Amino acid sequence: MKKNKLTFWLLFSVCLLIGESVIASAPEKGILPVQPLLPVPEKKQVDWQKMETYAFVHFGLNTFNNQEWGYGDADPKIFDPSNLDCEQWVQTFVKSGMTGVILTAKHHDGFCLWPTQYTDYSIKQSPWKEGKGDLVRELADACKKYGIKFAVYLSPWDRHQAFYGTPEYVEYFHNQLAELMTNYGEVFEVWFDGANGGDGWYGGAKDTRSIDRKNYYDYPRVYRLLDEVQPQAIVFSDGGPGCRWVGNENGYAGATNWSFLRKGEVYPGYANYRELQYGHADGNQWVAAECDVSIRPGWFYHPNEDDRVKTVEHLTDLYYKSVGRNATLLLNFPVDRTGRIHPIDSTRAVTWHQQLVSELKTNVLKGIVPQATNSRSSEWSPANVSDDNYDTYWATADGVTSATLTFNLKRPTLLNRLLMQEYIPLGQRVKAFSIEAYSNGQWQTVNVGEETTTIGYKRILRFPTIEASQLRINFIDARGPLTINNIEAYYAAPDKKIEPKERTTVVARTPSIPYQMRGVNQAEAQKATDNDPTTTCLIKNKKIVFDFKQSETVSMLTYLPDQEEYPTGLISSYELYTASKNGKPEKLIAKGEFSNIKNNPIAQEVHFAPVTARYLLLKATRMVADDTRIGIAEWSFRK
Ligand code: FUL
Repeated sequence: MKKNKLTFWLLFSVCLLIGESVIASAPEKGILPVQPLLPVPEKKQVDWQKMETYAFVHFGLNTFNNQEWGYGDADPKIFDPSNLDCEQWVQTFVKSGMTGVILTAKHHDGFCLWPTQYTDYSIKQSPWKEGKGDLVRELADACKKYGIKFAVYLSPWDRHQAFYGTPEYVEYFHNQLAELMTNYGEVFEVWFDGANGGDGWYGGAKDTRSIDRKNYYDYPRVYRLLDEVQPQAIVFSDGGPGCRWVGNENGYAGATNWSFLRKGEVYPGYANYRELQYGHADGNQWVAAECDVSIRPGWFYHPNEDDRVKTVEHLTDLYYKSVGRNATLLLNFPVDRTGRIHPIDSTRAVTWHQQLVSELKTNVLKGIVPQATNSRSSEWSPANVSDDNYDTYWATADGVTSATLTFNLKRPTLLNRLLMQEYIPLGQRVKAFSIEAYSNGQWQTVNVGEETTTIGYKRILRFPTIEASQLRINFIDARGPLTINNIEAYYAAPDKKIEPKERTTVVARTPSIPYQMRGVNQAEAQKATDNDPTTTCLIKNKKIVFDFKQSETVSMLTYLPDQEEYPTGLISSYELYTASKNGKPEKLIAKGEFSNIKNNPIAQEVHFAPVTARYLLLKATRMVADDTRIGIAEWSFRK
């Protein structure tokens, strides 16, 4: 009798267990998967975003001319790298954790780094490899060899070609693009910058050409070509359509960052470009942000920037503010005159990567199944957020746009990073969330020091170290049911800070020749000489007379523009004269432009043949905006 009872209970329990596991593994009948919430990315946009960090290379005649924007008249003979080595570039990128590289095949000066059949203004005319080299090929091959992706930047603006501005140029531009897209294998992206039209050499015409930035280049034709020959490539421009500019050249996205734009609204030259950091919350087109920034102040190599390579700390901060804010990071390397990435830059980038790897090393949430206040069904269980599988996600029921996940860490655990991902193939949804930690016997809100609004492909938050035994994420609001595919947490030990091992060469600078600015009161003038980039001297005039109080020999002017996020009074073009006592111009000693100063207001240097004079006159002949004032963080004169 006893035996029978036992058998009954045993059988009964086995049935129950089988029943439970059947229920647990089979999707509940009638519960449909989460519907995509428009706009959603194309598969290639998801693949692109998973690349996270990739390199940019600016290299060309500007490298040898110490310029940011070549005028289009430089002699190709100056392109003479002594030790060019694309494999050294790519090895640096691989060691820096990067997944691809974009090369400036042609920058605004029109010089082509491949032997194009459409112009002679290319490496064919340079001494490098006696004109028989092909830099695009060498880099594409190196990428294949080391297993990273390849892409090109083809500047639409061309300051060399005489026919720039006419329909003939548009044909030329598309022919060159076709050449690049059909001869060098797969590209992951095609990069079109927003600087378009303006003054240039233009075959010797030396004039100013304005074009209709929206329509002139016939971009629909570009998309048709790519669909045919490079369907996996995505197009970068201010407004996409593949990915968008983030609205600054400093390498960060907004804490709130939607991967959407309102279709047709953003085009090159879009006046409200600052909003590109955040995207359009109500947008109807998927155009995620790409953060482009140079490891040095300039995009091209300048020897005087060898001591201004971004620090590991700065680069690490940028990673969190780009990849950690639902964007990608496109980090530029200005290849030097030997044709290699300078050792300071390569060491810095590799050390930066080691720093990130050490900060995000041990995921303390790995394998912990959190408790959820709502789950759509067992198929979309919260176990999916810690299972290391990109394509499984936790989802809430239709109509449920807020829910909480609680991780039980079992014992007090140190934490200062939280990483979350939404399953973006179904759209970007989360609008607001908060984080709480169970610490010292109570729940406390974790202060991450920035908006906790959007998540998107990836959001990484940094916060002061806490010791928590439980972690709770409150999803407060979303555009639709939640779809979260990954959550990780880390402790980045402060003592793990890795220092680069390179020796930094510090360029010794002679102090400025003392001067007074006529008509500018002393308190204001001092802001331009106090070596403090945060103070800006504002001058209500476009002409400034400098008085050295005695005759001085001068051969260089340095100008650091206003460094505010929204700078005032950026000078775009200038003329510098020796002047008479009453400030009238005498001899023109220098004239030119401060290239790319609008998007990248870095320190500018003007070198000229030494002149001996007591008075100099600087005329701002063109301003970036309609400012009535000039804003100067610092300026100086040197022998
Ligand atoms: C800008 C250009 O004007 C700069 O020279 C640089 O190439 C940067 C990445 O894009 O539009």
